[in-house]
Amino acid sequence: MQNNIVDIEKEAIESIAQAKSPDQLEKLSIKYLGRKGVLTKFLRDISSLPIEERPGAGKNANILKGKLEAVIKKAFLKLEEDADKGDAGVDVTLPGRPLQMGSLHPITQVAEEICDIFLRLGFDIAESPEVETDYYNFEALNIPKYHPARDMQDTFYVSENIVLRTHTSPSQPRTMEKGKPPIRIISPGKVFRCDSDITHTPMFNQVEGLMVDKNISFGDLKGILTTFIHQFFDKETSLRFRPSFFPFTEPSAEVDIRCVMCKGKGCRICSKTGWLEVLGSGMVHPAVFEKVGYDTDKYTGFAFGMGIERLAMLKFGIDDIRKFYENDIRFLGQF
Ligand code: 2U9
Repeated sequence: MQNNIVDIEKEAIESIAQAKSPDQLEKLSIKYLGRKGVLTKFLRDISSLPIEERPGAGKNANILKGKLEAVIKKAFLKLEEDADKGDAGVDVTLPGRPLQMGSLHPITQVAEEICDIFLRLGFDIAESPEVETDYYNFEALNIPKYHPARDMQDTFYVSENIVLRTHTSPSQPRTMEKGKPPIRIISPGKVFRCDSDITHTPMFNQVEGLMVDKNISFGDLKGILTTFIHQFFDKETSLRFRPSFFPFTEPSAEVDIRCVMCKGKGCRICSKTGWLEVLGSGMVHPAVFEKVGYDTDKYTGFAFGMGIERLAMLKFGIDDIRKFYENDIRFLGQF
């Protein structure tokens, strides 16, 4: 048996040296070192040797085991190195792995489309902080303390005088304070209200707009918003201006469009009315102008506001606002 271990070593070292692939090396490792391999069998047979030869045979077998493990490991590394040096092992005819392409979030796409329409109409973009003072979010827009509109807005308070803005309008008194009319601005961005169901999320996006100059009339408001609706939906879309109330505009009007789903016949989406509310608007309240020091005898203006998610839902036929924020790539990848 002592000779036998020398034979095993010679045969194993020669075969390992000739192995051409990791697969062959794996097979040799199993053949010599595996549970049913040559060395395991050798160790099992030691019990049949005379008692005085057993320790020596066991020691030699364990030394060989360690040696073969090291030689096999080295042979694996050499094969890897050889493959790295040349092109061996790389099949250049295999198709490449496709790259998954990202796309703009549908809300970003709709926000950009809305802004582009107003930029073409001569408006500029005015932005302001998402964490806002009570003054610019409410007071400057004719919403004093204890005004019911503050409850209506379900405000997130950061501290007594700091809020998460409930609309993007604060950028507009901020802009007016910095300069004189003419002013034509739109303010896109995130707003926050403590509300959550299939048509409301605690964060959503708005675009609010303001145009101030001498002789701005309700006719200008109708003209700009009609042009916007015709460009955003299509030029056949009918719209109506319905009297409404906002603390910052007087008179105020909500804008409805003919239902994009049923074209006015009446369906679930328009609650059988044939109309969908898409915008709020009105002539800027004189109290708002007074706060920024504009002469109310000299200047008039109109303002409007819209929810981007709502417009995106109508445009794409989406029935649950929360889908925009679940980050399901199968949903987002469709737009
Ligand atoms: C100034 C004066 C007036 C902005 C306006 C609305 C009407 C309006 C809502 C539409 C859906 C917000 O996202 S929404 O919930 N907005 O109805 N916003 S007029 O009025 C202003 C803005 C700035 C200085």
